[in-house]
Amino acid sequence: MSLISAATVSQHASRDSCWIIVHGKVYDVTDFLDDHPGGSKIILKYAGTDATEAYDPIHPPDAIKTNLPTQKHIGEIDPSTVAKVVKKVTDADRKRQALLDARPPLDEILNLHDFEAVARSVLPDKAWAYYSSASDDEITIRENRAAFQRIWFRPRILRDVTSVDWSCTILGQKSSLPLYISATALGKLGHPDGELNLTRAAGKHGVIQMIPTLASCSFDQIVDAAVPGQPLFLQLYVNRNREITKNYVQHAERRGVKALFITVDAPQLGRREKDMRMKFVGDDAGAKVQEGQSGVKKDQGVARAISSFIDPSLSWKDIPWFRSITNMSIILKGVATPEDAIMALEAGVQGIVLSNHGGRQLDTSRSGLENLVDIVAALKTRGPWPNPNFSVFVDGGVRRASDVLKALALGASAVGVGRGFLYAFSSYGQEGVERAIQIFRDEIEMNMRLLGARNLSEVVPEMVDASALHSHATITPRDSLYDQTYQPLRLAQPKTR
Ligand code: 173
Repeated sequence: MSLISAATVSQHASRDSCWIIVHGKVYDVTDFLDDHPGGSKIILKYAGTDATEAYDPIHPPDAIKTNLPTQKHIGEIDPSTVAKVVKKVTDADRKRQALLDARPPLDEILNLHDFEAVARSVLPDKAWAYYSSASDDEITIRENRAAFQRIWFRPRILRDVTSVDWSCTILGQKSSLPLYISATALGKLGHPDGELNLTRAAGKHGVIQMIPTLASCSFDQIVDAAVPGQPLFLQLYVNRNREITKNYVQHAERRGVKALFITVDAPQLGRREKDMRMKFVGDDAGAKVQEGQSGVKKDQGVARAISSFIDPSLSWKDIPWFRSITNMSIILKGVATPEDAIMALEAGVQGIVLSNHGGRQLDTSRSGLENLVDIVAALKTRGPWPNPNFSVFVDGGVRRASDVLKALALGASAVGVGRGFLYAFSSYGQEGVERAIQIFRDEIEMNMRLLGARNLSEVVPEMVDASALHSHATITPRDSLYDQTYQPLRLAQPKTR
């Protein structure tokens, strides 16, 4: 096959003929412009040039190859024709590097909040906006933290707590902690190795990672990074095209994934306004290419841009179909009421996650923790409790082992931690995740001793006072404990030349 010169590619730099280069391959994306989930604008910005750098954080490596008909794969770029681009170091790059250089040493990171402070300072604005944003007025994301603080411990004394054991199984898989790494999309916005930071740290420390459908790394890259026997779960966004979903799920099962967490709280993505605004600010250059065009989709932020494949017609009727295509455990992620918890039990799935999607979906939804109390009460009326065949997980706002233990005391099988680990690798890569795991371990050990629980079965409802949980004193409770007692890590000022 003959190679294509960069000059030839540059002649196809318009809406009428639009070629781009991704990883050394030339693609004709003219007919795809209006179908691109992220809109045409961003592609046109790179029309006739190399789009790899913009493509990488948002797409798994094989996405363009799989989505574009083969006749649109034009060929390989002739490397000798590509001007050796010495990447221009921008002021933003310099600032970011200076901030990275000024990070505190990892052993000064004492808790999960510290990672958040560092991540906020080192992440590019767009990445921070995407990760940290929640929907509308961001009331639910704050409530997720506040709910934990409305629960009080009732510790027991004088039990020999010389040795404490917090090992457990999650959906039949061994876990060194009663928590799992929950799915968060687009890991490469935070770190060049993206989700692999999580996989490697999880493998090393016996923690279970839930792989996101919208990871920046491909599914196979992630599974390949796991050590033999490392348990992995998969989070699933259901595609409008069920064949795609079926192939994806069955491929995951063949590759050894143990459980399928179907996201059920996102038929449409919430409005994360920080994320949406960021897009307006960022793409000025693209806007020029668009001049005079009508019908251009307004930018909706990173997440909304890539979510149009998600099927809003998903319903209870689909559950038997999922059961028919896989033997993995099936968990519904995003349950928020006893009514739906009972329906899930009756539908024969293996569990539910009480989640509000990290406050990113329906704002002013209650916290998973608050829902846990009502849902456990409802499930107790429908059979044995705890039910070995039906797990109840909680996520949202977990930053401390005390949060984990409160959820376990109230009946959760384990908890999910998303942003906590995301910020850990965004600030320190794999080592950050390992440190976060170690912090959870240290805190759990101490908290179990202080609670008088020698193993997780001794973490019982009587150890917490949840009587204030349902009382929402204000519509938007302030996380005042956090505000007043957390001393932000002091970040050195970057030295810019
Ligand atoms: O919360 C999210 O951002 C999320 O789940 C998502 C969904 C679709 C595309 C990207 C992210």
